[in-house]
Amino acid sequence: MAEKIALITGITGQDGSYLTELLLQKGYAVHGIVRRTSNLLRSRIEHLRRDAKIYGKTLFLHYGDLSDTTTLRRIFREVGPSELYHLAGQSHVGLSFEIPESTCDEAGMATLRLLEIVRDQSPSVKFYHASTSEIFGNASESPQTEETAMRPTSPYGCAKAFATQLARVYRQSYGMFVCNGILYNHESPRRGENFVTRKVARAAARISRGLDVDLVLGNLESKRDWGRAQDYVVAIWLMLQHGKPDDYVVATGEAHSVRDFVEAAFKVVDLPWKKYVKRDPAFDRPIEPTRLVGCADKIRKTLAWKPNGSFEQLVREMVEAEVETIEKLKS
Ligand code: NAP
Ligand code: G4F
Repeated sequence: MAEKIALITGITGQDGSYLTELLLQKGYAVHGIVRRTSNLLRSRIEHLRRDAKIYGKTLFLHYGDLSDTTTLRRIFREVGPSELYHLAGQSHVGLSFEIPESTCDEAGMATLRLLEIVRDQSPSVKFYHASTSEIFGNASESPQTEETAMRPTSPYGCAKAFATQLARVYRQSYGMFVCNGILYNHESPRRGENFVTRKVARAAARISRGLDVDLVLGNLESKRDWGRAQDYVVAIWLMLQHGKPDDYVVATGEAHSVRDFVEAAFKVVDLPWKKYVKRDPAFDRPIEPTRLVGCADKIRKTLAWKPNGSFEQLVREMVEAEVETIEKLKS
């Protein structure tokens, strides 16, 4: 069998790092695009970069930015991937209200750039686009399926809706193998620190060890369908292994509030959450999506994928990882 070569944009992100581990285990050569930053450390994939058996042998990094079409085109030509996983971009919904233009360029236009590169250079490449439940926004029905209307409520959601529809257009117009993974929130100890689950898990652990005194949050009543990132990257991979390109909702089908997450997190460290959690409307968004819960029947039936573990297990895993980090730093 010919060697499988994956090219990943966003390899240093939460999903990119887990997907890289999965693909390396499966025998792929993995190429990742990284931005030039002032710091050479890339925390989520540093363990792979420092592994001499892996780095430079089956894992390769290339400097590039989503805004730099010439470089993207050159990397694509040099790597010659069989599968392209497009995960990169500004992914914080709240921040997209503050920096809408760069968010829309990264989440929207960059997808168009990559689709065009693939169309020009190698139309048979399998292309994964990281879509999101945010495209449903003020959802017209609940739970949502692949057929639910797109009604985004944030600049980020609008850009992802644009890119999702473009991916469909390229699939239908040019017969390209393009899949939209419509993923609901998925979390892990590698989640960025300014997303609510990681922020809560970190604070619960730090307060329990006397390192912080409180936790300041926005809207506690918001609900999300939260799953595990490690499971969701398996769904991403499965989409590109199927005979036919398609779109899939990836979700647990259960909604929990931010308050539920907070309660469960403080329970892990045996603390009364109400004593520590403060509310600050500065963290509120101008508008929130509503009724976001996914129906993952299609991926369950077609690709035999299902989420693992309960909501409580996810919360426990995240809080315990934070406690472990604190203990390691102490010793
Ligand atoms: P993440 O942790 O925020 O990672 C984003 C990645 O994109 C990082 O590697 C980042 O690089 C890179 N990036 C950002 N701007 C870039 C640019 N201009 N040029 C090159 N690289 C750039 O996101 P994630 O949680 O792994 O999510 C992966 C994708 O899935 C994103 O597109 C996100 O919108 C989408 N998504 C996520 C979820 C979720 O719940 N996690 C749900 C649905 C969809 P740096 O390391 O240099 O910052
Ligand atoms: O953790 P969040 O910032 O995630 P959000 O907005 O749902 O977006 C994430 O999931 C999407 C999938 O639906 C992805 F497409 C997107 O890339 C990203 O990964 O916020 C979750 C909820 C929101 O309702 C927010 O208002 O938590 C509420 N919240 C309350 N206090 C807070 C806070 N969110 C953040 N980030 N920080 C707070 O202090």
